[in-house]
Amino acid sequence: MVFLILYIYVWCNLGIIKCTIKFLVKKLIYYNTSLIAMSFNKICKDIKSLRIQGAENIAKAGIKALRIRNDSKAIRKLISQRPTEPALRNTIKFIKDDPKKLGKLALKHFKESNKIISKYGARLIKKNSTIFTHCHSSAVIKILKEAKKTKKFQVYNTETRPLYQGRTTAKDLLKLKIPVTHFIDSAGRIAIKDCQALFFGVDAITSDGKVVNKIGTEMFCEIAFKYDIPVYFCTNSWKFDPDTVRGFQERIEERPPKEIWPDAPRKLKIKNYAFEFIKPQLVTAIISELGVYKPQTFIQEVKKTYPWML
Ligand code: RUB
Repeated sequence: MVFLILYIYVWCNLGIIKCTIKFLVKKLIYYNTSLIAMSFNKICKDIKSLRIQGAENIAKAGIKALRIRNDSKAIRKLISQRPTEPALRNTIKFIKDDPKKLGKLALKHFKESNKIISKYGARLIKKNSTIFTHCHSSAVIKILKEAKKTKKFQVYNTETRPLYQGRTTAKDLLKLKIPVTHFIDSAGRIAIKDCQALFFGVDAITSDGKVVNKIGTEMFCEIAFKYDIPVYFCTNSWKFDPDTVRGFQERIEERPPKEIWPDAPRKLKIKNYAFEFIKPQLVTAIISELGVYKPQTFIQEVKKTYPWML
């Protein structure tokens, strides 16, 4: 009898221990999965809200995200955060079979490209000149940083409504001790008339040689064209959109009206385009790791150098 009681007692306790272990393991798995989902979702959220901003930074964040989750649902979610970003899509295409190993290669590509682009771009900045830029482009900042090593020049930049990425550019330039003067977007013409060159970043380049960049860029290019001032677009070549070769149109992202006017009258329609197309005729050259080329030559070079992209 005593043995029987003892046996039942031990058996019950073993059950409790087993259940506790099972419960803890389940909790740990759940905790880990939600941690993974949380950090993936956080990257998506940061891209959407522009805490992570600029095409190249978005592509780099994409590498981090894919290292956390690499299934087709995750990829669709990631891409949908900023629809006008072929650099992100090309990076995903390049790394998706092995995000850890190929991600390293992609980062190396960005790093090496930036070194070359900075050198090419810096050569095009004349001593004592004034350079105009709009929005915030890491490629443009790197070029200006490189040029600062050997010559004096100043920068005019716009605030870039509604999200004021121009302030980030102004702050970056002040940190680099490059003199910068800040203008409201609608003062662009006054600013450009006094400049010797315009340098912009790039979000996408289509197969017919159009460049896509921050809304307002084409207007600034038209002003520069009128005054015969060169316009350079600075980018690594993974911003080429291969889908446009197959007849797809690059989609222009539309952002929430609230960014423009949070408490706007109820019936007011607001259009908040993030980007726009720039005609190839307005582009003096695209500065990339492949060289300094007119859009059509740039496209031929991309197709030759990166067949995997097509
Ligand atoms: C940023 C923007 C930048 C390009 C290039 O727009 O238009 O010029 O993305 O950036 P947003 P980079 O603020 O809406 O992302 O040279 O860093 O790739």
